Amino acid sequence: MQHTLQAFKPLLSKPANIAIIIHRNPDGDAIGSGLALQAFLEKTGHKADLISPNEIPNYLKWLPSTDRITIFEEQVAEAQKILKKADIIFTLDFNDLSRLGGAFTDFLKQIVKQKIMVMIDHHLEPSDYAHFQFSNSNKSSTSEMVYDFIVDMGFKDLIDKNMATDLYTGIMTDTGSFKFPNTTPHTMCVAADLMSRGINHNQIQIKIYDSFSLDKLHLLGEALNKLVFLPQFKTAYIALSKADLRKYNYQKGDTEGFVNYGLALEDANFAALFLENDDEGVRISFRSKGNVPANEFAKKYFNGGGHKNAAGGRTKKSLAEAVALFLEKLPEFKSKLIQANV
Ligand SMILES: [Mn+2]
Repeated sequence: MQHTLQAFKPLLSKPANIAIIIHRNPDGDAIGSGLALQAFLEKTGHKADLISPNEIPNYLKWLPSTDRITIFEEQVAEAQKILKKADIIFTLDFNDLSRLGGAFTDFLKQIVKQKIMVMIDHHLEPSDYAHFQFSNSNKSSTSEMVYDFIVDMGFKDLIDKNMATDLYTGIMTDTGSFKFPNTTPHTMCVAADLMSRGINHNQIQIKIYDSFSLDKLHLLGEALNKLVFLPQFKTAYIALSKADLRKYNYQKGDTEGFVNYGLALEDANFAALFLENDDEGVRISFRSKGNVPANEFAKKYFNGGGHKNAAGGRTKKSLAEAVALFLEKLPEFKSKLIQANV
């Protein structure tokens, strides 16, 4: 396994067939970094296709060229053809092939040995499937890493307004608009450079955060009413059932950001959002302040993981059982939960 750009560079010295893959339920960072990398590779003479396991959420469809993304679950034959033909496969914003989900994971595992795999990712504990692993959990986002990748390759001038919009969106969403602890001086320098390329940063903010449907706002109201605070554990949680979601005509992405409201409580150091989902059981998002390891909790009890302050998990249990397990396990983390050292 190689970790240096120097070792990787020669692979892009002649035109290659390249596939770029992002994780299931893609977010702003996955889609933004994917689109920007695709544009960069095309500008440098390669054939590059971007594949997402499932659909692009509505709040991100306005990003330039999302209509060119191949959706594995809807275009299986086309996606498999692209992957079979690819010499090089980039995987962006995830650390394990299981994050593709089901049939996509199985298919990729069959061909992974025949391909040159390149990981660019900022999650902890990367799996070792990649020949070239660019993994750095100190980075705010994969979009920041793709920016660095393009710059380090010597092509900073190729970053145009559309690519800057993609990368800025990824960085902005993964840092919660530059407020999460993963925001570094370098993150701000990258954002500043992207801004200088003519993007409309205020419009990006409005399109992502001030474009709620009335149903989504009403669902948020329901979620906030259901918020439970446990002062003894400095923990807040929200559980939304299938019926709750149906009542407000839930669309994918509608609960994006809801988990952060739990952390908005002055005394909360840990927040969870439980979502009952038809095909996937219960999905849980975790957020934390300071030193509270949200990823440890997600990994230990909910088959998940992520970053220290932002993690996710899932379970096949019922919603009530998932919440019960959460409540049962909080005492084990009590000392960490009440001393976040923010
Ligand atoms: Mn990310």
